[in-house]
Amino acid sequence: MKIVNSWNDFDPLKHVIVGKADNTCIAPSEPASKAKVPLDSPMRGMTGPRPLDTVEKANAQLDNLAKILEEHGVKVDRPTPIQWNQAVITPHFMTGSMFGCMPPRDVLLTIGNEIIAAPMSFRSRYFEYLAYSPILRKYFDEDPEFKWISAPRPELGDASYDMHYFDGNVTEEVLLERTAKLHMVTTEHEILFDAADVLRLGKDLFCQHGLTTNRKAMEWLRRQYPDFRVHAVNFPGDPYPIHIDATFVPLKPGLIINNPTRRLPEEQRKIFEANDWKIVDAAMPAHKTPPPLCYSSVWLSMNCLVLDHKTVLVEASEVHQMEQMDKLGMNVIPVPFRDAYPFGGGLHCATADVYREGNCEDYFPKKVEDSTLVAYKKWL
Ligand code: DAV
Repeated sequence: MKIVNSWNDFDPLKHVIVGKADNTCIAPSEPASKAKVPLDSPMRGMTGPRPLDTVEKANAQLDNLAKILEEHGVKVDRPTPIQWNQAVITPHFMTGSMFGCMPPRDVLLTIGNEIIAAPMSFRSRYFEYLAYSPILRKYFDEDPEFKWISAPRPELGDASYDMHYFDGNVTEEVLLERTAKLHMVTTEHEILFDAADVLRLGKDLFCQHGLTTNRKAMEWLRRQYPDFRVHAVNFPGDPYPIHIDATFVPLKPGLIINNPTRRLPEEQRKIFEANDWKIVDAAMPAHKTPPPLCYSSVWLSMNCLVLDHKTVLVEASEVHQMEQMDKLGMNVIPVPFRDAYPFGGGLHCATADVYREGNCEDYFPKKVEDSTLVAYKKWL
């Protein structure tokens, strides 16, 4: 029986994984995660299990998401949460606790009949893939074509980070300058990526070069998928460039919404323009601030889950984003989800594709001189 098949984020969704909030911890500060906790966030310095009432509220919204998906004919699987409040000790690092398994999108990258466990850069997330092993074992047993892959497990020792990146009173202005120059907290010592930095559009993979994904990861993807084109994209304007799915979000073939505070630079748009793709500014978020104890920005407003070329799940309080989707010709299903945001993201983050109908298409048949194509030797 065919279980795993997904080449993009918009073909008809039939089977998906939805995360769980159980046991989620605010992980101790570490070289990479200082990057993720904004400088003025009350979460700086806080660690340990999240309060139980917030876990229960998040789980209620995650369960409701699963129910809505099932009502729309989508099969839903759930991970098996681990006791995340345990220390991790490896030959290269130690850290006081793990994180959680609410955002499967960060760790699982589905490309066709393959699911890859990503080599994530947070020490607290080193063992997160284990929460998905029970379901992936089942897919392996039942789908003879499913390829279960783990990217090279990273060391995450001090050489993997610029250990001085957050020294002193580093301001957002300084971070903006650094990220614009592509100076990230992660180094090029080893292959590092979060699956949520990889936008899959058939034969083209667009990877955000940011705090959680480096260039060596793109080269790994290029060698792993020699028939694909791997592109390195970046979005100046974000002091914390983490994950492409609140920045550059496709709704259907030919249409992408782009965060207006993080626009894709002109020279990186050529391949989209030459192939008649429209890139439109996303609507403004409905909220001025994220919910309490949330890592992500208000732009989770655009972190939607597309069910097919005409149907999209949007967070229920994001009135402007829902209105824009409607104008763009999409049917919108509102889903309350703000209680889940602090656990690692929005509706797209909280899910990972297992099966979408459709094949590996070439959405960019017209060739252009493309500055985004990964060319290893240029930067080695
Ligand atoms: O805008 O904070 C959140 C992406 C989570 N996967 C942001 C990015």
